[in-house]
Amino acid sequence: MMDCLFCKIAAGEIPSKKIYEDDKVLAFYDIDPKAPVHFLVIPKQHIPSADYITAENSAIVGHVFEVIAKIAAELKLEKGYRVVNNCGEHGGQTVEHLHFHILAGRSLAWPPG
Ligand code: D5M
Repeated sequence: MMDCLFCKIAAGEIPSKKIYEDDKVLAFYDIDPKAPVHFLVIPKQHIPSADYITAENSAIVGHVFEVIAKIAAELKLEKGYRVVNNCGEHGGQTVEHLHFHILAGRSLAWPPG
């Protein structure tokens, strides 16, 4: 999608601090970290939000979680982490390309604000 920031990052047109990449997903550090460790995992395919997950594309979500587990092991996040997906206006979504935040490195409050 031409005007999508994360499609441009996935295509390498906008630089990012990459952690992991394969043919289906990209993981990179968040530009505005909310925890000592804060990275995003995105599908390379343009899916606007969690509202657009269907039987046809939902396999990517399982793959995203496999990649999260792999990165968590590599970054030694033994104390745990939180995976967040913001969906839509009330969910706080600002970039309309499906992405999962991984936050770690401190104890996180619950519930979120
Ligand atoms: O989260 C969108 C997230 O995307 C937010 O935490 C900032 C991050 N962001 C925005 N631009 C960039 C670039 N260029 N690199 C890395 N991270 C970025 P949301 O859930 O939509 O609010």
